[in-house]
Amino acid sequence: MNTQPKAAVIMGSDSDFPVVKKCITMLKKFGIEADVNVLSAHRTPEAAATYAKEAKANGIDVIIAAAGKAAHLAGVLAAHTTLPVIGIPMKSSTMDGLDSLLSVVQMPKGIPVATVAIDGADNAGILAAQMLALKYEEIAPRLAQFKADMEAEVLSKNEKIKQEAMAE
Ligand code: RP5
Repeated sequence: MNTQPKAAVIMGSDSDFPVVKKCITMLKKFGIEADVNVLSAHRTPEAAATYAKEAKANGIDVIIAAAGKAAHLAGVLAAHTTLPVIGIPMKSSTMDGLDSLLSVVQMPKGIPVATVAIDGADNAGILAAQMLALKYEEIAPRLAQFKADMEAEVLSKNEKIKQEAMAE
């Protein structure tokens, strides 16, 4: 059994990387190693299937897959593994990502993909951390701190906006 938390971060194209790197940053924040690859359901179908089939044996705990347009990557990976798969629909087409969203989220019964928002790379990293916190207890306090920091930031913005509104 692996003792280090490890997530696979797969993107359908290197053109997805500017968005996907936010997910990698988030995983690192929670102490989760990221195995990052460009693999495509359409352009490298065999390599993608092999990666998913071997992921568990290679110490991967969760797979995050980002793809755009006819975005089958997350679903194809999910078809070849029992690991949880999180899909990030990419806003990479002329349809503003709605095509990607539907391709990722509308999985048939039996092969679920936990889908985050269009370009929701940060949330994919946070959701993966929440899953892995069930297995690696050191992640839970990091998540709690993250949420506390976020709350403090919003409350501080609330005070600032109140002051600005009073000064109008
Ligand atoms: C998808 O097609 C990729 O995930 C990417 O979002 C989109 C465009 O890919 P490129 O043509 O930029 O390589 O497979």
